[in-house]
Parts: sequence; C-alpha cells; structure tokens
Amino acid sequence: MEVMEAPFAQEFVRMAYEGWKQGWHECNGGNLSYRLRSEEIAQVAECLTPGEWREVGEGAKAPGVAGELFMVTAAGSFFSNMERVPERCAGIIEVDASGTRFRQCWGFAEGGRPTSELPSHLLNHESKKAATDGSSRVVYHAHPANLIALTFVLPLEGKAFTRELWKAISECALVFPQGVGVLEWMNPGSVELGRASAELIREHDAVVWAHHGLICSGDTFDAAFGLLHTIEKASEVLVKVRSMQPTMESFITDDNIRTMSEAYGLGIKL
Ligand code: 2HA
Ligand code: ZN
Repeated sequence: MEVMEAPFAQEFVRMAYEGWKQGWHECNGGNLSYRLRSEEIAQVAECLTPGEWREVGEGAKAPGVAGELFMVTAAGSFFSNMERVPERCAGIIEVDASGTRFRQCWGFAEGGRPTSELPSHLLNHESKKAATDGSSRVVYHAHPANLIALTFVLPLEGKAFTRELWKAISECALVFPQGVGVLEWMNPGSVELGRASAELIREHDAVVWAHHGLICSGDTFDAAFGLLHTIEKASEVLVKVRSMQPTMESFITDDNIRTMSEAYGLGIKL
C-alpha cells in the first residue's frame, strides 16, 4: 500500500497535527519519530527507495536501533503543514548496522532531510527500546509554553520539578508516577543533548529541556501525546496559580500522593 494509507503513517500525521492545534509547534518547532514494526515495514516495502548512507552526526551512535526503520519529521518542516503535505514534512529512514548512519527511504520531498534533533530521537529510541523490552515506539519533542515558562522559575532538578507537577493536578501522579527528568539548557540538535536525554528518559518517559521544551516517549502515539498534554496542563495550572498569588492556600500534599500511590499501585517513594 501507499505509505500514507498505512495506519501508522496516518496516526503519525494526525498526532503531529493535533500538536500543532494545541499551539506546541510554532514555526518549525518540535519533531516526532516512530519506530516501525516489521509488519508495518512489509505493508509499505514496495514504496521504499533507499538513498545514500549519511552520518547521524557528531559521533552519535545508536547500535541498539541498528537496522530499524523510523518515520520522522523533516528538518525545517512546519507541523501545521503535516496533513496537507506529509511526504514533504516527514519521511522514513533506515539506520545502518553500526547505528551511526542512516538512509532516507521515503518522503522528505523537495530535497528534505530528517529533523535537526535526529541524534536525540535515535538515542532516546535506543534507550527506551532497551528499557521497555521493545514496547516503546514513539519519541515526541514539542515546545509547550507553560512548561517552558516553569523552567524559568522552578529548580532545574528532576525531583523538585516532578513534585510541583504532581501537586498541581491529581492526574499527574497517575499518568507519570516515574516523574520527569530535567536538563539545564543545552544546544538544540546537539548529540550532548541527545545523550543526556537518553540517560534520563530510560527511567522517566519525559525529559524537560530548560527554556526549550520537552521530549516524551511512549508505546503508542496516544501515550506520548497524552503524557506531554498532561505535563503541559499541570504546567498551565501552576503558571495560573503562581500568577494569582505567590503562595498556595492548599495543594496536593505528600500524604495525598502516598494515598494515590497505595490505591493505584504507583510505587511512588517520597
Ligand atoms: O526546530 O524543535 O529543537 C526544531 C526543534 C529543535
Ligand atoms: Zn525544539
């Protein structure tokens, strides 16, 4: 079948477009990648026309995803155009046997190439694939405004940042009992940012990039999107509360979080 008839490709485009509608993808901000299943590769195999091998860059090496195929957004592409011209805004790549090179197999029309954050995506996929026994398939990076705003006022430390989010909305402890990781500002698109994220995402599923955005992983498009959405919703609540007055009259307490952890088997240790 045509790539854009395949359910994984349709879900990819739908999720990217939903992110645009949420306001998380100004200009060409954000990027998305999906690791294909073997049956999905078979569905679109006749449309794949591999090009030249190219370096992932700057010594990036992800042997844990060697030989895998990914659908990824194109560098410089606007999520707002994803539904209209998916073959220009995204493409499919194959990673070589060493995990240091890739080749473009479909899409990236009009001379495009994969996202500038490709090192982050491949390193994060490698990390999550190993940590989840292969169930994790989606890596999503976006620029949600409230979360970014919080990185200017909260400590850039995972435990403290997580606790603020957990205390804002009950749903947070349920959706991300493993908390979020937090990185100080790092150069966008760099392998260092990719490596540091991959280290934290192994345990957290979501890593905050200070003054930049967030990177999330999930087994499904819904899981990755929902995680980012929940974190951004809690961030919005915190921004509103902190804008109204400097202190909170009440909030979700450590005991409340322990109660939820016990009731839902979340395994949270405070
Ligand atoms: O412009 O989001 O982090 C794409 C990005 C870089
Ligand atoms: Zn970004």
